[in-house]
Amino acid sequence: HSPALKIGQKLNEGKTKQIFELVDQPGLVLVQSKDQITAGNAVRKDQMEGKAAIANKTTSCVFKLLQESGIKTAFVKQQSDTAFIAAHCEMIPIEWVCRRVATGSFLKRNPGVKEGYRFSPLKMEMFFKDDANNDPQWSEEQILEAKFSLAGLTIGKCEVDIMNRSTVAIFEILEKSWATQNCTLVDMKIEFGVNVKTQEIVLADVIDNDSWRLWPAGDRSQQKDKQVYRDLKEVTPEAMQMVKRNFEWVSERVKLLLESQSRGRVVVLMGSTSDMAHCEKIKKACTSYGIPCILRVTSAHKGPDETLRIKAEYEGDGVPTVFVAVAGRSNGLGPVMSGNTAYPVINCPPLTPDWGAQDVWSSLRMPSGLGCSTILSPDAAAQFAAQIFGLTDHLVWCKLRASMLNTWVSLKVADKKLQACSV
Ligand SMILES: Nc1ncnc2c1ncn2[C@@H]1O[C@H](COP(=O)(O)OP(=O)(O)OP(=O)(O)O)[C@@H](O)[C@H]1O
Ligand SMILES: *[C@@H]1O[C@H](CO)[C@@H](O)[C@H](O)[C@H]1NC(C)=O
Ligand SMILES: *[C@@H]1O[C@H](CO)[C@@H](O)[C@H](O)[C@H]1NC(C)=O
Ligand SMILES: CC(=O)N[C@H]1CO[C@H](CO)[C@@H](O)[C@@H]1O
Ligand SMILES: [Mg+2]
Repeated sequence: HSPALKIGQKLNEGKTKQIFELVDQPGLVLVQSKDQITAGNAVRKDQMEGKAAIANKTTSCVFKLLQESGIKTAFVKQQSDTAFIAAHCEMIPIEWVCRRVATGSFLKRNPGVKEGYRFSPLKMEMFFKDDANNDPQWSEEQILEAKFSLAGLTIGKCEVDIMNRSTVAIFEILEKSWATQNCTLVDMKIEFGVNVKTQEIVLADVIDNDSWRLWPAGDRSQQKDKQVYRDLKEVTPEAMQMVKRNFEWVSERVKLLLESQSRGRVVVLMGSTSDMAHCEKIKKACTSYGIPCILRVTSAHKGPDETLRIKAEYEGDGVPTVFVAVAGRSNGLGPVMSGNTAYPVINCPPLTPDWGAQDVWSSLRMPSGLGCSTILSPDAAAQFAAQIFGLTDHLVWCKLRASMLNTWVSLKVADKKLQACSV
């Protein structure tokens, strides 16, 4: 640990982790991994040297990916090879399991379903964390009737719905990211906690090898997850080395999930600098998606030669580009661009109250052969550009996906508050 960190008392200890209070940082805890691997509820308890460090790397990369996407998690920062700082949570004792492909225990509980059956939408299952009873599967009603109260928050329908939706979003983000490495995310299990400071439900605990099944190229025989360990007939040093190599394979790959697979940019063309404020909004929104945005001034009416020259500049360097045309009154700019480039063009005219209803037609009614779109809000124009890049750039797609989740949760929480007030 870094010397500055004052470790307080141990709050909790499990099979794989210890949780310590941080004296100078109320509301935060230190999560320390232990150097052992467990399966079948600690029936096997072989120390695996270096496992903690590998798990650290995996957890911190996965949480970084989720956090940069906009998912609320307990993770704060990496502290050392084997420890990270997290928000102090009271953990909700439910394991949320999300499946894309049927395998493992699902097949046993659902005889007749063949391995490889694909769930669309994703299959959700909940298990009550109760070692003594082997973590029984629970229904939604059982969770509601348990009336868990954690950090002052009672787990009711609203909270269950939030965890359900969040699990799907988190799965889809990890699935999309692993797909860039030709890896199928088969299933995943996660846990949520209630942040003791904010009373928010956040993804907590860890996501590591023990949390998912990964099949490279969708091929079970190449599985790189903890199943390899569970399947070992005999725990020999060679076998443990293989498990460790597999774990290392994942922890090396997991870093690549944070890297963008494609580059792209938005070029905003404005007819005049009087539209600057409108264009700055587009740029700001693009930046929030991690998409570079360049602003240029050009008028298709007054300087068509320059408009086409600027277009050629951005067509010439091979960087995938979405053009956004911002022109008031009669929008010649977007249609001229659209008729002369194969890149997508979005019209985002800064409409004014006086003539806006008439002006908008210059962005809507096109000659044949033009496929430009028109979006009036600058934020929404940037969002649409992000959706175009999201087709090939998983990091952009993940931000869009998390934003959808967060909007859904905000509405849910706002409604819950309103209902509480009116009672
Ligand atoms: N951010 C956090 N704040 C508080 N407690 C946490 C946090 N993250 C994890 N914990 C808890 O720390 C405890 C130790 O973790 P560990 O994973 O070792 O437990 P375990 O023996 O595997 O038991 P479990 O079956 O609950 O996972 C668990 O109860 C876990 O829920
Ligand atoms: C989770 O959401 C899905 C899809 O909306 C729904 O079918 C399922 O019943 C939900 N489960 C719980 C426990 O809320
Ligand atoms: C994934 O598979 C495709 C097609 O088989 C291949 O071209 C590509 O290089 C692979 N990518 C990675 C990261 O392995
Ligand atoms: C040993 C080890 O891999 N430690 C890593 C833990 O995770 C952080 C963040 O990714 C790395 O910086 C450490 O090197
Ligand atoms: Mg655990």
